[in-house]
Amino acid sequence: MNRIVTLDEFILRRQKDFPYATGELTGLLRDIGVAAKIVNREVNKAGLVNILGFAGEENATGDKVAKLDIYANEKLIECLSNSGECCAIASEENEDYVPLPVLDGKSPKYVVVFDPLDGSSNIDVNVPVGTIFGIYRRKSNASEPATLEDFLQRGSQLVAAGYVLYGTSTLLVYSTGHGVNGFTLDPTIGEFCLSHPDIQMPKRGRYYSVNQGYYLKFDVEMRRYIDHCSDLNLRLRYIGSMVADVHRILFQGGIFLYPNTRKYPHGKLRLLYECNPLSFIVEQAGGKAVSCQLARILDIEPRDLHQRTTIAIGSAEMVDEMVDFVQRYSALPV
Ligand code: AHM
Ligand code: MG
Repeated sequence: MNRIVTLDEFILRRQKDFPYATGELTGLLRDIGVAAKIVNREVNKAGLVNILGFAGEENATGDKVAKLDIYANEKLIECLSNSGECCAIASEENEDYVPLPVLDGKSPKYVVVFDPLDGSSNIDVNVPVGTIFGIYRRKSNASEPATLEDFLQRGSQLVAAGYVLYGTSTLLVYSTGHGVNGFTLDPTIGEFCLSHPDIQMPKRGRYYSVNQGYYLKFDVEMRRYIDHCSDLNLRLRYIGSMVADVHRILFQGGIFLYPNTRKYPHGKLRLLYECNPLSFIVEQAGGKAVSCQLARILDIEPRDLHQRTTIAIGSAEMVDEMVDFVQRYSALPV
């Protein structure tokens, strides 16, 4: 019989693989695991306790905030304060970064970025949503307060990243830069259990994922590439929760696109806490992620906490093909 490996056990085991590891990152990943369980509980019973719907506020980037977003944001902040390993967080729901209390004279080395509940427009209709997170080693002195520069690091500097998908089952997928592993929440024992070890993304897949309703608003090279996907009889799947759409192609292969439109000339999705963590995971699993202007997502230098970027992310050969289309049809010098 296969022995169950829980997330906590797995994280601790991995820590022992690094002789100089001090357990700080381990503590942080465990904090995120705890927050994910609490958020999962609320997401699951949302319909029952009437906390659905909009709270009537707008978040830092001008979107309406559903109540569960606020709840998830609060729980993540609370849980990340537990181990005292995180000095500050930046979230989609906070305009500025938020310093966390210092525990027992600790000098925390890490900052965490997250989108507490991605795809929040789907909450009211029971469609999967997710939490996306990324962990950076701070640049500023560990004995001093965090600075903006601690957050404005390229995705290639991520120490760890991952997501939690609150779907038909709840899955936590993360990487510390040594492969990608997935854990399914067993609600009967309240533990995330290793269910998808060493995830490898297929080089090609049958799916493409894009909001085709904006087709006429995309640049010509992107329209040509989308036509090509359709000519290949690829299946269009678009959930409207990036985390769920990317999750599908991580396992089954494919490509997810969010190009620039007239409304979002720089793309809609956020670099720091949406595109970078998911690009880190996808690259670790053998895939690729570039902007529609062909910069590797993980190499983009952030200037702003809530910066947006265009993105094409997915199976390596499919992203390469998209790059060919851009080079062939765009007026950009490439
Ligand atoms: P959110 O973080 O406010 O939920 O917005 C991000 C979401 C992504 O999950 C999804 O891919 C995208 O917005 C959908 O946008 P659109 O409705 O323009 O297709
Ligand atoms: Mg989001």
